[in-house]
Amino acid sequence: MSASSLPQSRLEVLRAVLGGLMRRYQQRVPDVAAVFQAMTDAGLIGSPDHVENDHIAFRTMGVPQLGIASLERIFVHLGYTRRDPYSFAAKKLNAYWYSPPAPEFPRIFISELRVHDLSPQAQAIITSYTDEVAGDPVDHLDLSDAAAIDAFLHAGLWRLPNWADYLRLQQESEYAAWVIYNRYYLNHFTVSVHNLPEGYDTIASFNAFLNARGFRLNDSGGEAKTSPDGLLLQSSTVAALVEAEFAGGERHRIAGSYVEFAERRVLPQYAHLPRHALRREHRREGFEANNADKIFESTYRHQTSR
Ligand code: OOG
Ligand code: NI
Repeated sequence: MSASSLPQSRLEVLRAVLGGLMRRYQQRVPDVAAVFQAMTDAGLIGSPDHVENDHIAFRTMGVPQLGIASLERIFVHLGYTRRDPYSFAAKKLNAYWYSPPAPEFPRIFISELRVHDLSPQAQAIITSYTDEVAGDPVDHLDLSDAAAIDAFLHAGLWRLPNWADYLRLQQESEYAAWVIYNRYYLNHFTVSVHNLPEGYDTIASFNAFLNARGFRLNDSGGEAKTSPDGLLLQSSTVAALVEAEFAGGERHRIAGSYVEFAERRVLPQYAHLPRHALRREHRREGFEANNADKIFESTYRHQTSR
């Protein structure tokens, strides 16, 4: 469906849902405001609304009533189109990316844990939580109501996990532990760097800018992750630890969310275009499995405890 054939109200709902996600995320992830402040201080942006958001990402539990198939329905209803699949064998994850109904909106990346590939014990822990969700919860959601979608994305889904279950899941899958606690909280948003002023418009130069200001970057596979065609370059901060309340009122510091940065280079067939004529469609689209594989590790202990 093209943007013009979508009733305007869906795009308004989408705008409100994305706004709610970003607001919660910004409150929870100190790096977001810190990145905006650093960019403003350096004169790279006039205000945080000038930041171009390349994409946002969610993580899900791949059980029949949840997972990608459930969560994607919200965004497909709001005008997104499912695009390429990705598979991460070692991490036991599947993912898709979704293109937005209009270029002003971010792409979306949704992944899911292949729960059935985990040990019987880990599966039993996960389903003891996810079984509290009786059917696909999106069936009962009014997708024309932004406030209802916002409440759903930030609601419990299942009971507060206990610390022992979190630790047991973490031994087997860092991703599983992250989702059992964080659920549909935004996993990251992504600052697009290629339209920033010269000297800051590549991942290499932007990483140098971040390092000079004390941001800690995920160094799994190197700080800059580069697609084989050389046209999609990505980096990310290491997720800060957040104080989290577990069952019984126990409190522990666990990985929250992180911030990503992306440079999409101009496709060879548009290399002749002057900078001011460049639009999103002239640049590398989609995602890259090998980049993503390393970016997932932004919430993994070997990065967060470095
Ligand atoms: C998603 C990691 C992959 C990308 O842009 O390739 C990714 C995650 O950590 O859940 O964001
Ligand atoms: Ni990403």
